[in-house]
Amino acid sequence: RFLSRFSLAGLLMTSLAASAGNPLFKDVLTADPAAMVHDGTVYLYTGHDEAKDNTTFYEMHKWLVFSSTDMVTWKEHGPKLHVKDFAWAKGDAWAAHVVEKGGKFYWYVTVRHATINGFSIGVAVADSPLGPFKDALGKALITNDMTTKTEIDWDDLDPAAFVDDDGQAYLFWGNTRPYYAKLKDNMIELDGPIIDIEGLPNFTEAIYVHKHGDWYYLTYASGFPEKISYAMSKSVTGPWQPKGILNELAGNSNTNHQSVIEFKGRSFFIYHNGSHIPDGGSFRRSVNIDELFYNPDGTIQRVIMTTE
Ligand code: FUB
Repeated sequence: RFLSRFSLAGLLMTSLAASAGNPLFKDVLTADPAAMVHDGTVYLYTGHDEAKDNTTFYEMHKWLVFSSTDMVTWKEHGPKLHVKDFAWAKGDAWAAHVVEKGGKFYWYVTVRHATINGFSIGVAVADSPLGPFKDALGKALITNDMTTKTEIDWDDLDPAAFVDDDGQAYLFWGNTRPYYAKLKDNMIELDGPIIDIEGLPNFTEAIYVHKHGDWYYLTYASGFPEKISYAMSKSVTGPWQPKGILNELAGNSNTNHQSVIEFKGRSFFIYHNGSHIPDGGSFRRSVNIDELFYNPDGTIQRVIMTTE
């Protein structure tokens, strides 16, 4: 099926160009990629694993930024946001996502709240994709006590924002329970209720929404260890039709976390795995990029990891 739509030569050329050197960065550990295309440049925002080995747990204090104009050569901009930039947070710079609206850049982050049990979502804002970013609210945007339908204190993490064609923005997030809410035009306040998303089989975390043609796609980490699954809808608010697995287990990492972008006429799947040499794993992860291919009916072909 894969080869029938693309010549072997073309396939090899595109795969090699897209994946030169997976994992992307050899000198720094990166996780939870969130990519944004702005003014002909891809900005890649990632978490930063600092655990010494793969036996304990995540150690994450800051988020990093990289940029590229060709998806092959990447410029490292270093850390552009730290947990300590959110005075109300006490640790855990987990998954985050950046979007642009009205010439401003909004960086939604997962952090551990200092005084409210569990994870919270905060938002920082800047006038440029490289910052400087500042806490936009001085408090959390989402806290565990706003989503009391689950007893777990892990359900308010992994934010992903999506700005629809009509300018309406949405925030998606969740662990075990997926949620979304409309954002006000200022991007830093909710505009209406928090809604449970139904019909996503084996939902774990890492929710992400993008649009291609007239289809909306909701990708997410399913099961544990995690595989990336996806669902499609004609509306950003669903209902979502589950379409199965998009990306298999991420090598020797228990988690996977994805971002999907279109750049210069091609689509890319950006994700993490434990492929760092010599000591990658669940708590020492690395970002990879592979090309994404849509079928004529809008479904997506399973991503072939170049490290498989
Ligand atoms: O990086 C810490 C957590 O692991 C993220 O928030 C999840 O998406 C998973 O990748």
